[in-house]
Amino acid sequence: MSNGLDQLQERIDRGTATAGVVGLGYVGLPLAVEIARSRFRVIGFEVSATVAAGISAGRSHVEDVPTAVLAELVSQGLIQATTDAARLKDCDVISICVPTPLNKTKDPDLSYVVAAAESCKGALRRGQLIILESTTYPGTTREVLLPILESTGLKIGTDFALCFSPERVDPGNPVWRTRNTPKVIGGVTPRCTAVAMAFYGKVFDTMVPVHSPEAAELVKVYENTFRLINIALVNELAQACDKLELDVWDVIDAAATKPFGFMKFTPGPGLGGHCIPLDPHYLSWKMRTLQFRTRMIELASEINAEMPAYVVQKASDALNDRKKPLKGSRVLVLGVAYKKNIGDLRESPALDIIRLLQLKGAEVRYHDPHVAMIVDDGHTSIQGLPLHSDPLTDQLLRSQDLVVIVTDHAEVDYVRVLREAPLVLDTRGVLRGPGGGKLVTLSGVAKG
Ligand code: SAJ
Repeated sequence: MSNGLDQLQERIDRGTATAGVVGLGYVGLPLAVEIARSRFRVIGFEVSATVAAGISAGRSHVEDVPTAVLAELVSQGLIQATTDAARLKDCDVISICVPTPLNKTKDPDLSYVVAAAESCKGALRRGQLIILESTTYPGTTREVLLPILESTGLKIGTDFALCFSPERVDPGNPVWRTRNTPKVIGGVTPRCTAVAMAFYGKVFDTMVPVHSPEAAELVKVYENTFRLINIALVNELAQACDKLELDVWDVIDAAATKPFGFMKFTPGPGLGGHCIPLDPHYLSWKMRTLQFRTRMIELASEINAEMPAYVVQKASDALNDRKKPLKGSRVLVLGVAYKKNIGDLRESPALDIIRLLQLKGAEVRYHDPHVAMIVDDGHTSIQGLPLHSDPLTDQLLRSQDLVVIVTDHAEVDYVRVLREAPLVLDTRGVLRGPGGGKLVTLSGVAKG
């Protein structure tokens, strides 16, 4: 007598399995599209009726998913979206892609994950595979999700399967997309891993099975901790170069010529996005419960968090050298998104820089081709919200006392900015040549 997972395996092999994706944001929607491209029917689950309706109408709200691509898959009946969690029972494979933020005390907030697990519990039946994709601490899948699902009386590894598979989405990356980025997967039992490999193996080019969900959970947090620490190292290097009166960009570029044993990171105005600044704290939190301090994460987080204040100090010094107090100066922040070529403001250091400049009495404006407006999201204490992106005219540039390049969007002509503005502070190394006495860099070197 075949068990639930045998029947699931058959549906996967025949291509008749239905997939569910819970959470259709920058991770879930690209995943839903790739699963549909493998010709599986996909039901997307959203808490937002507006988002669900938009997707069912073939409209994408995610920069990395072109509406034309989504509309085609919707028209073929391969993707639909709903707010009705009861329809999870129609899904053979359910991928959970909901947010895992930190709460105000920097502790993990698993409320979205638990809510999704409770919805899956309500619909759980034989022959279902549940995959958690949300970044979290090692142990979440086994300690939080498994008990919820087993409370139904169904048996893990025979009736249903449960795995963890980290999302590896780099928003805006033109090369590494959902399908061609190797996919790590770890099941609660070997059978769970096998059936997940069978399904995801039809969606992703390369599968990377690991021995447990804990290993898969830690892989993801380690990847992002690796970035957090190396970004902090290079931010500290920038401050050291300031003291040594060396150009940090020259040093990094020369170091990057080492063909082995080195990976280039670049200093910047701070650490933004909703992954790198937050995910490592999931590991810190877990290790504290095991009486272990992750000192590297704590120190790196401090260094990165200090960068906005360092940038504002550099701005103050640059104006001071021109006998201009920051107070009353007109300062244009050029680029406010958390990284280049996207419009995402989450955790953006630009917001801290604007707030700090305002606190010192500067008149602050901004331009960002990807961010039309900064609104009050309840997290920022920027004054005078909403702020609107000013058109980057020569007149605007000439009227400023200082332009601070915070986010280096590709479509801005930085040579024009340096030509027209009286003084430029470049926190991203986009202006490398002589600055005619008008250019200050992050390592404080004024370019002659
Ligand atoms: N940053 C630096 N210096 C660097 C690299 C980044 O200051 O050398 C800053 C960026 O400006 C940004 C922040 O760090 O404010 C995060 O940048 P990021 O490039 O890590 O971009 P994210 O957070 O959008 O995406 C990352 C993914 N990026 C890359 O691998 C390049 C990846 O780490 C994860 O797949 C993703 O987070 C995630 O979802 O966890």
